[in-house]
Amino acid sequence: MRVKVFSAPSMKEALERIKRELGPQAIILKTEEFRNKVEITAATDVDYPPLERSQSNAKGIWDTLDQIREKVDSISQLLSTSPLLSDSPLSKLFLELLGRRIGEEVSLKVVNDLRRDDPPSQGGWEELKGKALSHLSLLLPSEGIRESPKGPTVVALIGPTGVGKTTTASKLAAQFSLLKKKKVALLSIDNFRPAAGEELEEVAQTLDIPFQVTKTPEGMRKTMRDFRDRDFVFVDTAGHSYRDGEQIFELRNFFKHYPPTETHLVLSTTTKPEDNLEAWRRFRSIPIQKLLFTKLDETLSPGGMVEIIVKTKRPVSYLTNGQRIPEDIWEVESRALAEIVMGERTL
Ligand SMILES: Nc1nc2c(ncn2[C@@H]2O[C@H](COP(=O)(O)OP(=O)(O)O)[C@@H](O)[C@H]2O)c(=O)[nH]1
Ligand SMILES: [Mg+2]
Repeated sequence: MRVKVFSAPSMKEALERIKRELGPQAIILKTEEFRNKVEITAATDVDYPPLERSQSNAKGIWDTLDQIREKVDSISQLLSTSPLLSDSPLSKLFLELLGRRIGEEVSLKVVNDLRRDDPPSQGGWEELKGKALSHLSLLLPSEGIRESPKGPTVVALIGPTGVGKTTTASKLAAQFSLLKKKKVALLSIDNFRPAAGEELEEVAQTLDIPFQVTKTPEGMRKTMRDFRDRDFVFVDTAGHSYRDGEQIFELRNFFKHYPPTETHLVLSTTTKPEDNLEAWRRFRSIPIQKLLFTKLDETLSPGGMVEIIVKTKRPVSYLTNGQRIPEDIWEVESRALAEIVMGERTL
């Protein structure tokens, strides 16, 4: 297996060079787009001459090479039946999925599942894209807020600083009280800032709904007693990014005393997928039921949501696409999610 990185000003030129140098059997392992160039890592089944381990003491390099070989081998196994650089619609689809930032693993899975389709696709590009959409929608579960039959439904929003938790809590409170005519309360858990909850206080006043700030787990119990006649309580949480660890520990303490009905991890689509995955890892010591993605109006690549949805196996509750309260929040079905990540529709 021979692996090489190709750099060129455009995707087309890079692909042509790969075809020329590695032949049409080459497969693409990774694509990266920069401002003025693209970099494609490609591989072909032509073996390097065996490497002499005794020539070098750099054990780390050998280990790394072994890992790369293993990865390449497993990917090449997956792709063994048809070369991705052929002009087939499947290879075009693979590039399209990668270009939409859907991530290598999921893109490969979709393409390979479609390749194994029985009977195989005879149609052209449009048919294949339609199938990819159906396939993607199976990978992207969605579920809005479910009202619990007894007591208030308590919905907590957790996540990194600045992603839009407070704004989203306001939107939800407004939607549920004004449009759904539910009895709503707002609660802010914030034990860091002395003047916590000012934004929500204003929203609560405008909506004429109760609002409280809780700074201790014991306080939360009392607040929940006060809110027992409500249908929904939306819980905003706060903290400083550099103290995330501490914030998560504190939140766990709060939720141990009073577990929310649903906890949604709020993530911004303007954040890199790997950073969102890291946020998931940090926050997951708190039980998380759903994912909520914000700032779709500020990203050109909503496909970045796919990897984390697939990896966490959590449904998407809402998407938000602006700062307006309460308009810019949407409950979306799986099919619509797939269309959004494929650039076939916007919110
Ligand atoms: N463009 C855009 N901005 C948003 C969206 N949601 C929130 N914001 C903005 O993001 C910033 C941080 O939001 P905030 O709710 O304070 O984040 P928090 O720290 O998670 O509570 C504010 O300026 C919000 O107006 C959205 O969907 N789109
Ligand atoms: Mg906030």
